[in-house]
Amino acid sequence: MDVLICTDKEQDRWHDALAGCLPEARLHVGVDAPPCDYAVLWKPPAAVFARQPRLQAMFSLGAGVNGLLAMPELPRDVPLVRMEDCGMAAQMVEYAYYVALRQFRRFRQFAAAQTEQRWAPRGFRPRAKFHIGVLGIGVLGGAVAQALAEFGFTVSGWSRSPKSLDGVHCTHGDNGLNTVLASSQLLLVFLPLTTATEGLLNRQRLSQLPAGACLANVSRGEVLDDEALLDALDRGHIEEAHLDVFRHEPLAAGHRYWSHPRVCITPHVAALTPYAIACIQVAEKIRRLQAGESITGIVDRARGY
Ligand code: NDP
Ligand code: OXD
Repeated sequence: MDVLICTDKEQDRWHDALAGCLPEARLHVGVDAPPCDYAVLWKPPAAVFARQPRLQAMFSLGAGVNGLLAMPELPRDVPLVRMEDCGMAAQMVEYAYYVALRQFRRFRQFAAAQTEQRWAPRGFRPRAKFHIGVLGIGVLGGAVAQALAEFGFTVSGWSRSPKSLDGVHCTHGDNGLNTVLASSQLLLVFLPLTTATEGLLNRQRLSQLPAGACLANVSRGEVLDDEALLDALDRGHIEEAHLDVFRHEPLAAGHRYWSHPRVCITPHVAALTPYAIACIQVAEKIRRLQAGESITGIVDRARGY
C-alpha cells in the first residue's frame, strides 16, 4: 500500500510520525510522488491531484476542510476524511478557559485601571450568572461547551441539527441562534466555514449580542464580518474580541485588528494538530479501510463539513 504525504510545511516530520504508526505502508512525500492509495494532505499544491489517479481516500491533517473543498482539482469521487479531535479539543478547552476567565473575572478592566494607577475593585458574581454561547457544538465546540458548563458557567450551544450535551442548553435553527446571541456575555465560534456559515456573524447578528459582550472566533475568518466587528468594538457594543483566524492569513501588516486596543490576536494556534496523535488516527482509519470496514470523519460534501 502506498501513502502520499503532501503538506505546505514540515512534510518530513509528518513522514517520520506516520512511518512509526503505519510501518506496513510505503510512504511518499511531495507533489511528484508516484500514484498512491491514500493521501495525507494539508494545503497541498493543486498539481498534486493530477498525478494521483488511484486514491481510495484523502485525509485532511486539519479538522476544517474548507480549504481542500475549495480546490477545483480535488477529486470529487474520493472520500475526504477530516481530523477528529486528535488532541485539539483539549487545546480548545484551554483557550476557552483563558478567554472566559479573563472576561468573567474582569482582568481586562483591572489591567486598564492599572495603567491609570486606579484602585477599582468589582463585586462578586457567581459563575452561573455568566452566560456563554458556543456556535458549533461538534467535536471541538461540544467539548468546550461541556467543559465550561462543568466549570459552573451557564452555557448554550447552537448546531445545525438538534443535539443534546450534558449541562448545555442546546439549540438549533434561526430561533436557536437568536436565543443564543441575545443571552451570550461571551460568544465562542467553532463553526466550520461553509456556504451557510460564511458571513453569519454580520452587523445585524453582532448587534443581537448584549452590550459589553466578548467574542472569540477560532473557526475561520470568513464566518465574521470584519468591518461590522470593528464597528461594534469602536462603539463599545462588543468589549473585546479574541481572534485566532482571519479571512487572509497571515493577517496583513497594517490591518486595523493589529493595533485595536480591544482585539487580542493569536496566529491560528488555538489548537494545533499533534503529529503523533494525528498519525495514529490516520493509520487506524487506513487499516480499517484496507479491511473493508467503515470509518468516521468522512466529510459530507453537500453540507461542506
Ligand atoms: P465538527 O464538524 O465536529 O462540528 C461543527 C459544528 O458546527 C457542529 O455542531 C455542526 O452542527 C455545526 N454547524 C455546521 N454548520 C452549521 C450551520 N449552518 N448552522 C449551525 N451549526 C452548524 O467540527 P470541529 O468541531 O471538529 O471543528 C470546527 C471548526 O474549528 C473546523 O471546521 C475549523 O474551521 C476550526 N478549527 C480551528 C482550529 C484553530 O486552531 N483555530 C483548529 C481546528 C479546527 P451539527 O452538529 O448539527 O453537524
Ligand atoms: C484545522 C485548523 O482545521 O488548524 O485543524 O484550523
